[in-house]
Amino acid sequence: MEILLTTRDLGRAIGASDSSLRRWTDSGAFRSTRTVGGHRRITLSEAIRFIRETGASVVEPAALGLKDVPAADMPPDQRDAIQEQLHQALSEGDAAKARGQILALYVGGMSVAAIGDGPVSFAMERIGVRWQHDPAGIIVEHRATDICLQAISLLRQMLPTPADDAPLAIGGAFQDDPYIIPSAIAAAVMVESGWREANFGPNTPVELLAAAARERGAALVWLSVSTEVAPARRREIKRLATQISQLQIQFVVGGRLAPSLAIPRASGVHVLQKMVELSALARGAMPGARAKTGH
Ligand code: B12
Repeated sequence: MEILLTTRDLGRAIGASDSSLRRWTDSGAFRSTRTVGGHRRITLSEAIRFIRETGASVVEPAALGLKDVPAADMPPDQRDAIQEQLHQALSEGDAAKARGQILALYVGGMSVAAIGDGPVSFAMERIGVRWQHDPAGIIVEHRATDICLQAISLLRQMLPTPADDAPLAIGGAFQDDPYIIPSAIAAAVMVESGWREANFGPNTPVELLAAAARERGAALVWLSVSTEVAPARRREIKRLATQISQLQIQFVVGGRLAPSLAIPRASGVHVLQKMVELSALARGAMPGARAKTGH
């Protein structure tokens, strides 16, 4: 269920007058529905879209139900500061602050893909070196991972629900790979790009993915590879690439160690480095994917 707001909630959130709201409503600047009693309601995702597109400042985030978001709009030069603050909040295990910063980046206009490639990956990379000189760094790392997942899940709530007939992407990380954040972001990026998704998460048996894609009518399969790949697993992943390609489904491999697989080039097989690349592919691949699923 999407969160529904009144026009007054939106007005309070961005500090807009009743007359501005009436003007926007009359001109169709945002989509709204009506309750049985005739009252106007706006979905949270539609309100966020409107705020992002108009560059409005969120002066009262609580009116949108976003208690954690700092009340400020964000000029681009502030992003660096937020990136640094995010690293600090994750290091300190301050979940509310970190969630708020990630949400502020999104409400400020950054895409989920860019947030994943930028601030999240940057902060986690820095957190990742701590364990080398401080055993307690491992605890910090685990906590930061959980907080990132909380934030990604919040971002998901803010994305419009994909249409029932939108193409489907499925994926996860391969069997020996425990990394949970990359596929959580990949799934959110697919939704942001208008797709439906089924994320199987870390440690997914690769040999099950082709059948899962076929049975569910997926148009794209992603695989995240962030840990060393043993030779037997390498063979499994290459076999999967061939099977998926034969099914004429897009196969996307990404992650820090994806290039080490040396997957042979084939039609519909992509080795990507970044979430923004996945997003670009998902948007570009859309018409083909729709044609394939018959819509
Ligand atoms: C969190 C973490 C862990 C957690 C994972 C928890 C969990 N369930 O997810 C735990 C504690 C389990 C862990 C364990 C280990 N870890 Co660790 N870990 C990390 C850390 C800090 C963050 C990883 C992360 O989630 N990053 C956030 C994501 C968003 O960023 P990303 O992975 O870079 O992904 C980006 C791209 O690669 C790409 N991408 C990723 N997947 C996909 C998929 C697609 C389709 C696309 C298009 C793009 C894409 O997009 C993302 C955004 O740009 C990294 C540090 C780092 N530099 O990454 C170390 C790190 C990866 N770990 C490291 C090590 C050494 C280990 C251990 C060996 C430690 C140990 N001694 O036990 C084990 C090995 C585990 C294993 N089986 O492989 C090293 C690896 C060094 C190396 N030589 O490769 C790192 C780099 C830390 C360091 N600097 O030493 N780790």
